[in-house]
Amino acid sequence: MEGGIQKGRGSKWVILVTGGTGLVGKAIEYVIENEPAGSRFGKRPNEKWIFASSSEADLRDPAQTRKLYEKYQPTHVIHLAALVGGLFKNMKYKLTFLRENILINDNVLHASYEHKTQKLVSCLSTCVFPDKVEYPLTELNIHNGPPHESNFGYAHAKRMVDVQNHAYKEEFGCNFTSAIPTNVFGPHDNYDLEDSHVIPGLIHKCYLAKKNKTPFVVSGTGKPLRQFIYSRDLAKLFIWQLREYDDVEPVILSVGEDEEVSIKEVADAIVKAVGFQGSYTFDTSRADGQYRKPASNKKLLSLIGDFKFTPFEEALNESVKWFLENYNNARIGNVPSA
Ligand code: NAP
Ligand code: GFB
Repeated sequence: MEGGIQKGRGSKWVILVTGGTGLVGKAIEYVIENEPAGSRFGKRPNEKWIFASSSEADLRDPAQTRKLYEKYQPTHVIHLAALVGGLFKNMKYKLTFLRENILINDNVLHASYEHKTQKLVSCLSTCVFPDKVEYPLTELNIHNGPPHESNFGYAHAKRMVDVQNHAYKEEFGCNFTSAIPTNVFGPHDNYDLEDSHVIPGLIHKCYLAKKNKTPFVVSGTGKPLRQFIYSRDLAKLFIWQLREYDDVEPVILSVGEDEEVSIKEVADAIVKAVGFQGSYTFDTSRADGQYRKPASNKKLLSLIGDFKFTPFEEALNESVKWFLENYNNARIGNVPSA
């Protein structure tokens, strides 16, 4: 395999994952524990992994952030912690998304600098890209125009991380970089009926419709297109980026640009996976958000070499199975009584 894979073998790595209790954090933990030890994505003998929650340190607070770094002395950080939500939550709380994510990111980046963290990979999102831009999106056009208005708070806070990464590198020589995933789904998702992303939101709605024999209603027209990535595939890509990629420029972590799926296709696949027998409707009074935002994974594939993404339907079936088996402990938010 490539030379990069040998990086990090030998010296002791203490890897802190902020947001370690969320969808992506849990997936990284799963991959680290379940891939063969010492393999490309499995745990290595010189590594200690720490998955931090917000109850251990509220990263909006500089003192708590510093304390977390003092406690663990991380040599490497994957920074996932963020105020996260789907289209409708983003539309409602633009200032809160902007402020909280700016605070969290500034504290984590600065603590990483102060503690001489050897490597920091922060998580952005494809919503950072300009709304009006040539497709497919590439790593080169993040800052070339305003993001879509539906989530400009979150998008600007996330964009800033790329700016900060460059500034920390230029002024202090820090090895900070970022990852840009598309829409993520998988076990341990947020299944809130209103504030979540489309896949977990619709899985939960479809499950309730089947259980209570009530209508299954999909928001919007069903026409928008999205690229989805399975959280456990994304987890492998984060592990790769932490161990093998050393450049400040971000990397889009995505399936191919030809793998866009319409929201209607998502709803159809969920109906099938949940085993819902009724018909469903679209509430076209609700927002569609951005029509599409196809991102290129050319840079990723040219660097990582061979990588197999889990087929969408297989990943969706695994996610639905996890949801059904874990309903009582999953993040389901407030569910109105039937
Ligand atoms: P998630 O399931 O909602 O998890 C969020 C994580 O952040 C949780 O571990 C949470 O901790 C932590 N967190 C939130 N506020 C915090 C605070 N003030 N202090 C410390 N920790 C805090 O989100 P996710 O989907 O895994 O997202 C992970 C990363 O991927 C985020 O940076 C997000 O922007 C990015 N992303 C997500 C998607 C997606 O579709 N889900 C797409 C693109 C990018 P507790 O649970 O302990 O409170
Ligand atoms: O996952 P989602 O909320 O995120 O998907 P975005 C929104 C699309 O799914 C819209 C439709 O076209 C919605 O009309 N949709 C249908 C639903 N039913 C539902 C439902 O029950 N819940 C939700 N949430 N949508 C987010 C950004 O955009 O993507 C964030 O707002 C972030 O900033 C994230 O970047 C990855 O892809 O539209």
